[in-house]
Amino acid sequence: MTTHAPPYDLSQVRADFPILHQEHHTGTPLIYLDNAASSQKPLRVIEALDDYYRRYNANVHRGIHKLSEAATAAYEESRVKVKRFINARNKREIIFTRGTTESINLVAQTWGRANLTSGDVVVSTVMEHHANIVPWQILAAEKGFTLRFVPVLADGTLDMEALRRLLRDEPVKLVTVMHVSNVLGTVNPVEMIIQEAHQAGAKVLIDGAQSVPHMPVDVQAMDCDFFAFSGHKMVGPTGVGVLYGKRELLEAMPPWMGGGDMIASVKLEGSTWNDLPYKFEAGTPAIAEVIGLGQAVDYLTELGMDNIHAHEQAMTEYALERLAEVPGLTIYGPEASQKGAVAAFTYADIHPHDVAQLLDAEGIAVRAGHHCAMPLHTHLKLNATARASFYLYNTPQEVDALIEALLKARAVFA
Ligand code: C6P
Repeated sequence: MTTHAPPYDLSQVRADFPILHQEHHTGTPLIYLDNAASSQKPLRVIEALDDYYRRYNANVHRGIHKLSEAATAAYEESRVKVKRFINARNKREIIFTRGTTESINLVAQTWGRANLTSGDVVVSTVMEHHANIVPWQILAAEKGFTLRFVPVLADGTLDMEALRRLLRDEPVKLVTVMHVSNVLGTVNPVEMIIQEAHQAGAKVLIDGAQSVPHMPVDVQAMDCDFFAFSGHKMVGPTGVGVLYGKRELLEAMPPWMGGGDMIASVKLEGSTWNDLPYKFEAGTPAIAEVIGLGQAVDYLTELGMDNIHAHEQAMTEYALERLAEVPGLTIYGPEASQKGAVAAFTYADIHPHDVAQLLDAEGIAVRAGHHCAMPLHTHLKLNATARASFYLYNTPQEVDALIEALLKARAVFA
């Protein structure tokens, strides 16, 4: 890290995020290392929401008055921005949801409900977030298909041989896997997984909640069938997320929620559905948040996803190096070269919640708990970990402050 020059002006970038300049109760600026839970927002995203409510607040796709036309234009412009950002073929393949969780549930309740039956197998992994386990458990209980989970190896990577055996020996219809682990940081080899799953005749859903904010993603190059992510982890607002799906799959899928905007015609005897993507966007959407997400995409694009990724990789390398100097600290997950900007750890016999509280007292925000990945923690034989996660605005000095605070915490418990 000492030799690494950030690929953009870090102090300029930090100036864009008002929240980073408030003083914590220590009297020092907040050190925010809980980015895997939710990222902070640059001023232009905050202002986009404010601007919508001040100047052109109206419903979309409904009115023919000026405000509604302006709101619809801004809402649909965000769809085009997201389409370009992940390189989808067509803007109709971009469905706005409330977040990754809703995107995955949408696939389960539409594609899954229509295509999965008893005798079928859905493959997920032990490292998944609950959002990519529970929707499949709920559906499996109803439909009678079997869920299998690819184990995690000692180095924090997926057991690819176990996945290959499942694809070879069992009637796998869907592989649903996270791109980057929110605990281990493992960057899974999704291109390889997708290729091998397709060869076995299975569809693939990628949970991109922890990848899209941090690295360039090209859904066409990846060739995934579905890809889910959340706005709030990528400097955008809460309450908005995206489901990308290949057009032919989305066309064939029945709708999930019924209501306004998703219909072509409604008669008391029955209804017909609107075209994509509206078939899956029932009711008034999160208009301001979608518009804010468009600004978030612009912000990330202008900084450059390659630059963001390079900065985070250098940060991760430095953080792992420094954390390794702390006596009694154990880091989980692979080495920096195979890892996103996440460091989950345990610290001697100090409970992770106490670690987080002691760090908070020093003005450092980290998360502690199971991070919605209880099966992974069971596999690690842990109830909880503390987790520091980095983003485009974090600095090596903040890592140094983390190390110092950890050493101080140890003294409290000595
Ligand atoms: N992980 C974390 O602290 P939502 O809540 O729908 O925006 O995202 C859910 C989700 C799905 N998949 C992965 C890999 C995730 O990391 C998350 C959210 C947060 O790790 C909150 S639990």
